[in-house]
Amino acid sequence: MKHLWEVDPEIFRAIYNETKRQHSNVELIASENFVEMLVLEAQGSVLTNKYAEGYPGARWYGGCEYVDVVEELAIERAKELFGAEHANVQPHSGAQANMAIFYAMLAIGDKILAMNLAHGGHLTHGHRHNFSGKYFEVIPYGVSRDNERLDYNEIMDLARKHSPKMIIVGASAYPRIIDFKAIREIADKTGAFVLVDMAHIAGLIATGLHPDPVPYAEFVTTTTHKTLRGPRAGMILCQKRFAKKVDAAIFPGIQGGPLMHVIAAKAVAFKQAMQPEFKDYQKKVVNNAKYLASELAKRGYRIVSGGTDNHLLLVDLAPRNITGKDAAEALDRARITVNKNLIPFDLKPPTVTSGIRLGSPSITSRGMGTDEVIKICSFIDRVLTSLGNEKIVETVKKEVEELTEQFPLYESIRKEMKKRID
Ligand code: DSN
Repeated sequence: MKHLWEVDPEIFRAIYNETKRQHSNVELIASENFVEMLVLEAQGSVLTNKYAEGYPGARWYGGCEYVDVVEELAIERAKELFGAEHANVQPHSGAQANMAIFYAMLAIGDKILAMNLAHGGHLTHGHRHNFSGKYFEVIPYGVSRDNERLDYNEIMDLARKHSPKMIIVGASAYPRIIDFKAIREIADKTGAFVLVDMAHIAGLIATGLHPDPVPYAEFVTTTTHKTLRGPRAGMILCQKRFAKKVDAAIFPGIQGGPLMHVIAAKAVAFKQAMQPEFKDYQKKVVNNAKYLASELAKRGYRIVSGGTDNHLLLVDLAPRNITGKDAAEALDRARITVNKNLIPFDLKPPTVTSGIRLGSPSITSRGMGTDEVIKICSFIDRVLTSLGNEKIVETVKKEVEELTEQFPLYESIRKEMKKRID
């Protein structure tokens, strides 16, 4: 058997370099995480070879007896983990999980009430360049100017005024608890159904560290790779009465063959998420995010909404006259990875922004705690207070490397790959 390093050294080297980058950077992108080796093992398996259009026990192809076992385990574990009546584990991504609900439940032109992307919402919740904004009438809601938190009275008023068919709740840059019960009450009073996109906070929900949306929503979608720490993919949970519609929307509606290797990796991640250690991990995620927020606030940074209840925070750099773009680029050069992010009521365009978004899932997965968070905040502060000074960037970069060396990531993989490169 020929190996990748022999046959395709360019790809092998790029994978090696990415493995090294993940190890030697401080990863603060709130939507990323580092999966366990078990997840990589399942995802890198021969299950990738199998076509399995359909569902367990009802496939279009022969030879599905073992992939049926895999998918049934993934479904049962997802239902148990989130207390859901039905789970579809086939969505290739969060975007496709969301698209399936639109496809199953709405007609082109229907009205939806969804959180404004500029206030922390998501592309697939009605952005004008996304299918959700192109084919549906979107009524956006946002956070209040006073406290930068969701204003449930405003959502109620908008729902009363516009009578949307669907209310979407869930965010990619909202640091506070979401009151799903309040959304249910609004939906009940105005005749809408509720889609909760819990992608960012799924790990917190699975461990009881964020209120549970399942009792309050007809549909709950998620990605599986953020706080949930599984493979890059999606999933749908729903009430049993919608099971057939949802399954048909995924296949044959918007997808063909499921990615069975990824479904196996999801099943592995769900099992891990049921272990007591996973709850300890999520508690540390929340604690580290709170520390990131309070340490940066101590250094004079304005934290949107004054802090965080979950795994992420937004830093408003406008008072410092820095753009999110410049900040993210300078931090990247110092091996600290963040993303530029609009803050609520931002005066800058999305390509520039006034803010950065920071998240704690990845640093927590590699074992970093509050001592390391204090160091990271000092790194960030030094780079941002001397923007344009590349000497400071170089010094911080060395300190970042010293820090990350103490928390090795995928060490065995890196060692094995290094042997083939040298
Ligand atoms: N792009 C993801 C995030 O960073 O939040 C959402 O899909």
